[in-house]
Amino acid sequence: MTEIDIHTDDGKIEALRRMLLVREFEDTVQDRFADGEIPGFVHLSQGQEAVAVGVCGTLTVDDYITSTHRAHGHSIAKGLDPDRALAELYAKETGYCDGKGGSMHVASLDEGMLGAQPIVGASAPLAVGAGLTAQYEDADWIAVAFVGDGATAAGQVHEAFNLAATWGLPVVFVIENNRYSEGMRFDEQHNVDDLVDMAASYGVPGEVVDGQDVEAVHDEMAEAKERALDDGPTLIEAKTYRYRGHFEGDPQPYRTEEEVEEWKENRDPIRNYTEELLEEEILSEADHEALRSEVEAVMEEAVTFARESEEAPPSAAYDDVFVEDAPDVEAHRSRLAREESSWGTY
Ligand SMILES: Cc1ncc(C[n+]2csc(CCOP(=O)(O)OP(=O)(O)O)c2C)c(N)n1
Ligand SMILES: [Mg+2]
Repeated sequence: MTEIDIHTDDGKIEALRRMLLVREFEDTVQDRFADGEIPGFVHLSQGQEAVAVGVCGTLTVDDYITSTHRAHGHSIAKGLDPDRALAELYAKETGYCDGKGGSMHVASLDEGMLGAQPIVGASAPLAVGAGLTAQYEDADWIAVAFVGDGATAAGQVHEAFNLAATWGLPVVFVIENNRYSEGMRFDEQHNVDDLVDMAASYGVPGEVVDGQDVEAVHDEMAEAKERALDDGPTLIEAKTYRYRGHFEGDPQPYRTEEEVEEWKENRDPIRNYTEELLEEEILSEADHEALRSEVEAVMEEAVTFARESEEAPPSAAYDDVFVEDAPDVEAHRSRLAREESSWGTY
């Protein structure tokens, strides 16, 4: 997808459309998973749409993102085709990874999506690698890592922050603080109120932003992108909330229904933005209805596409594992053996 010019009327409507599409994608996955149509495990992101859309709305197709186990929203906001993204979740061969990845491994290099990462924290070093490539090639694109609040307690995330900061890489780390890490509340896992306080220890800027406000996220991210290209990384912490459990089927003994309802009623990023645009007469009720019908139609078509696609055949398990033109291993071994004899001792 293209960048959004969020300070124009068209840009605001586009931001709303993308958030509606992400919500519709997640609601569809929720329903289809409940009906047993989607194999494996799914982690949904309803409530967090303003983070995905606000961040990705500043990026072009040349910029890269890396994501987490909760990656559907990031993928759709980055411009992945809902048909192929859903087909991947259905384990169908028309999916982005030929149906062999599923929900936690969706990737599409053409759209600048380097991959969902089921290993908590792995999105951060992957973005550092991409950022190093950009710096090495003197390119004008950046890499963005989405990182969960829980993931910031993982060692590899700190190694990534440190390397990106020290090398001045064009990377932005977006910490999506949805208050929970599986069933653990934020204050049970961290001794600070704001995770971006840690930015000081890497000598980079750290910014807190309201993750329920798409324009605020967009503006903070736009600044961080400029900084990434000129200078180096920023840590952004978007305060947000997930409505569904950690995974579909999570009994959620760690929070109350009232807490979830409170967020849905008062802090919903889509509802609040819709009301704002209606009040400002940027959006009419008819426009709103048209947007809703549009995203519903997109997802109905995606379900049909996913259902009607073929399953990945078991034999495909061996595709994409070995390089076809693998260099001759024996030739390498004998070359190394020859060289070894001339190394001598140090
Ligand atoms: C290295 C590693 N440790 C533990 C897990 C199990 N695990 C999966 S998601 C998760 C919690 C992640 O929380 P957070 O980073 O806040 O992301 P959120 O689920 O809130 O989006 C854990 C511990 C894992 N997948 N990888
Ligand atoms: Mg979390």
